[in-house]
Amino acid sequence: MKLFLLLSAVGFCWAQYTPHTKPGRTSLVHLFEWHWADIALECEQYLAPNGFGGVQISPPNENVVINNPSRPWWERYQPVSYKLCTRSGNEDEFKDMVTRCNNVGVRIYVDAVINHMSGSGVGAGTNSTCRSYFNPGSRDFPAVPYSGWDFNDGKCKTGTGEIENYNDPYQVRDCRLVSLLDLALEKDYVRSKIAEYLNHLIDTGVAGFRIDASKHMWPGDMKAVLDKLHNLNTSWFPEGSKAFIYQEVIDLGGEPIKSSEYFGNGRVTEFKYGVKLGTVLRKWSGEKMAYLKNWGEGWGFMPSDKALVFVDNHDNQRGHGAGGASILTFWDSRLYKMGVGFMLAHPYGFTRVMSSFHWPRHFENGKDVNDWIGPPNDGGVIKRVTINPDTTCGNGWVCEHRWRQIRNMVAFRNVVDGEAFTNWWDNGSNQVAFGRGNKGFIVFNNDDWPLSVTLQTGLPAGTYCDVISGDKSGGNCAGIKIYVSSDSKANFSISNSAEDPFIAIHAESKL
Ligand code: QV4
Ligand code: CA
Repeated sequence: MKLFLLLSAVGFCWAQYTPHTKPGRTSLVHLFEWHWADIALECEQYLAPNGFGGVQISPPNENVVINNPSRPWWERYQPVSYKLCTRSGNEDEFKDMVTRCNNVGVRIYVDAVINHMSGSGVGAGTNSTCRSYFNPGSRDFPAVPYSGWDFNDGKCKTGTGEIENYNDPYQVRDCRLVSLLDLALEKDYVRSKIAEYLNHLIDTGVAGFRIDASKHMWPGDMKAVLDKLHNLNTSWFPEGSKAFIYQEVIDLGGEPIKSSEYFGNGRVTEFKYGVKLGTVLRKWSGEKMAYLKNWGEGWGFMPSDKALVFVDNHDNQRGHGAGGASILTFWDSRLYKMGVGFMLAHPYGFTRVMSSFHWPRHFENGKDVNDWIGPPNDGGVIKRVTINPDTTCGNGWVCEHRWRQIRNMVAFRNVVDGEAFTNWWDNGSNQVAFGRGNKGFIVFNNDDWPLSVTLQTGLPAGTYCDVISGDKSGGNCAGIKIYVSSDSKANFSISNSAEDPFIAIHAESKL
């Protein structure tokens, strides 16, 4: 019995489903295309003090330099080698970032591109971020090294060598995704090379991986790679800790490949989450917030303890990947803040916040023709993230994670961690509210008329500061004050034309 308890404790604490964030820190932020030096500073100056658990970084390994179009963000999804050498920095800068972030308790999660190498049509040469030679035509990547034997050309059965039909799981795993040279993950040599790369990162101190294009790899092949991984670096993690794994699988239903095939390896991205939440907040397809009462598994999502959730990601905020027009992004900032607020208040899943760069979005025939544009740069060199006097970012960086409403909801989630979903209320339309035990309460008005209602909050009596309309600092509140009476009830008024039509209070916003 004792042994069983010990084993289950080990399984619970250290398995690949656990993000290894510092206790009390419950969210990741994706600092898309940031320089490592800026991430190190952000960990120290902003993420640690504001309770962020970790950072998902862009792929750190050497990639193709694409000049036509000019340095698109997606060149980083075309690996050339596993040298830590990209526009975001070199290996020294990478190590410095991991060390400094870990030292302030902020974890680093690497976007691991291991399904493929470069596009098949890219010309041979040294046009890569570390000047390594590669020849896609002859399948030669000497800096790894990989050669023709290490790709799936023989295994793929389509005429073009490309994935032609997503209803055929063999094509999806063994053929090329948009021409990207598909690695033969059934080979122990390839598995070993990938594991060597990931172990190098683990030894440096990273806490886990987003596994890119997981749908395009057989779960068993992935498991064989994961079984080769070292435990996390004991300078920062308990002995025996396994890397946190979240796999990018887009499963919106209707295809033979299911997210559940990947649960054995780790968590999986729940793409239904952002698609549905966007549809609800936009009030499309007859959806309304009142229906969010059973949000989560009740909506056909995967089990909460397997889900990695987000409102938007680097693909679907610009029309790549899945989700289409319903996805909420910083471009629709008012609805976006509500969406991220709802996600962070709700107990379902492990949450990831998106942090973007601006680009000149331009629609032609419903498609953003500038969806390829890379991060703010000077002649290709990524621009530093500057910080304005009001704590927002400059130089073209959006920094949604620094928006007061989002930053304060990251803190809300930390405060209510482990508390039950309680005291749901709705008006049958788009005015809803819920609590998290006796620790936090949130109210939304997405209707076209004002909200004014007295609700059971579950909170102890007192005056609370709404962290959406302002910050609590010291004993003062720059936002709306909410008075909770001794029976835990409080009156809420939210104009439908408020800048942010939602109110959130929690144990630490009590005055
Ligand atoms: C094009 C054509 C091909 C053609 C080829 C000929 O599309 O049909 O064969 O030219 O040369 C870029 C271009 C793409 C180009 C390809 C190869 O956009 O037009 O092919 O390069 O040169 C990102 C981008 C892709 C980009 C890729 C590699 O989104 O546009 O392709 O990087 O640079 C599916 C998957 C899912 C995937 C999602 C986008 O199931 O796994 O699509 N999401 C992840 C990442 C995503 C990344 C990849 C996977 C690939 O989140 O950012 O794709 O690593 O749903
Ligand atoms: Ca594959």
